[in-house]
Amino acid sequence: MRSIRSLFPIVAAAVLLNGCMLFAKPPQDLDYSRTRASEGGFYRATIRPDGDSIPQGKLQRWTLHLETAAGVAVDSATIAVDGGMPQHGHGLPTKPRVTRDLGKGDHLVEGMKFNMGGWWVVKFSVAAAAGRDSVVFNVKL
Ligand SMILES: [Cu+2]
Repeated sequence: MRSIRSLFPIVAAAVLLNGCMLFAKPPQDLDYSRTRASEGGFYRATIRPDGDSIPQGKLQRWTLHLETAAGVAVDSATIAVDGGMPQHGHGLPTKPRVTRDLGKGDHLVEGMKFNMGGWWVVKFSVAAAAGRDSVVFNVKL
């Protein structure tokens, strides 16, 4: 018969797996809109994933459309990308970044990837003429 001690690694593994795979449901009032106002109200941003869907476990490109609150396209901006799963305490598995200005407020984001199902957040930190601000998108996979 197995001793309790020999079962410990199995129990520990099960606890770890539960922590990442079977966590509590996300908050009910999350806004999953693909167009959102920035936290400070300076900008309005829209995400357009390639193919209009967000697959699990695949690298993909997004277009981030950025305008001021007044609706003027923002082309010259420094944009950083961050994100993760708030309920799992981990970040994105890749380091996505804006690689190109496409004009008319559109910015190419390469290296997006979500390696598991659940609630993700993606945050764009924007520095441009209108000010520094950030915009957060909720993504459900
Ligand atoms: Cu996770």
